[in-house]
Amino acid sequence: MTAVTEYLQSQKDLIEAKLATILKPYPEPAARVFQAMDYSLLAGGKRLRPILFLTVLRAFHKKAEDYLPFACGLEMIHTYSLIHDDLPAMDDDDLRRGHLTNHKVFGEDFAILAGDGLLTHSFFVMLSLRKTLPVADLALLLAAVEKVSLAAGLQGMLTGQAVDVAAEGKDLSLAELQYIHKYKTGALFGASVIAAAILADAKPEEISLLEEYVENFGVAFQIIDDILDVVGDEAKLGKPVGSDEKNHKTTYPSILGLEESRKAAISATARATDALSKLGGDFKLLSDITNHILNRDF
Ligand code: GRG
Repeated sequence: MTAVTEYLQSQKDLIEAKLATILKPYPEPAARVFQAMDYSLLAGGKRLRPILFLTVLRAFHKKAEDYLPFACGLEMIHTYSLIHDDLPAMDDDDLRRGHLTNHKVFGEDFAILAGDGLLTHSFFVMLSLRKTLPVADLALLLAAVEKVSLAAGLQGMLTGQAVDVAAEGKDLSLAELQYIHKYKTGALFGASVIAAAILADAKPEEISLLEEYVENFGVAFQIIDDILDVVGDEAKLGKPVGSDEKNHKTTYPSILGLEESRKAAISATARATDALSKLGGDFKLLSDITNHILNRDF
């Protein structure tokens, strides 16, 4: 293992240990919806959003472990979006994170409820930091939660998904595709990075460099996700490949071809790490994990 993969594994372990405690014990008579929530929440996944969040806090010399509930809240929102995206009314997928999708195990009714539960409870979990943070930091906590709320909802993932659903079956231009990705995928990555910077009371110029970083991170991540849907290994990805073509989805490879898509991912990655280099040596770890994540084949 390299230092980067060791770091990523240690953060995944840290996050998963906390995630495993959030919903337990399951209260009767509603235990089934708790089981459905935990089924997807504890099914693995790369945990990228909470890892980015914790890594930015460390770059600002904060004790990241103190903010673990906030990190878990981000993963709960991400997991809700995957459960709902897999539903028959949306992408109608059978496999996610190497397991049957939530509705295949618990039924559509409980999959909808599990998503609703994860989204709602994520805000309770993030706000639980009010009990442990210094009183002087509570305004930062509110600003960070406000950022996440917009990114998950009306200025982010929800609106991106709405535009994506409405575009089904249509050929999109590159600009339309970029709009969908910016909101559907990019916004929650953005909030994960910027919420950490807000909690660390970062300066406006640091926040704008991090915005530049994470916007390009999101673009590169999405291009790679599209490329892997064409050439990836199902066993490593934990989901079927070829689903974009099957669903007639416009993707980077369908517009640009594989080679140009690869080039676009490489230049977005370079723009992301350039922005980090302007923030100085404390962001070297974030830069290293960015290069690692964006060179993924999993
Ligand atoms: C239901 C409002 C609502 C939104 C759903 C994020 C999303 C919007 C749908 C997911 C569909 C999808 C495959 C998007 C492409 C990029 C993406 C978010 C991939 C999944 O994220 P990873 O790779 O997944 O971080 P893991 O499983 O590792 O957490």
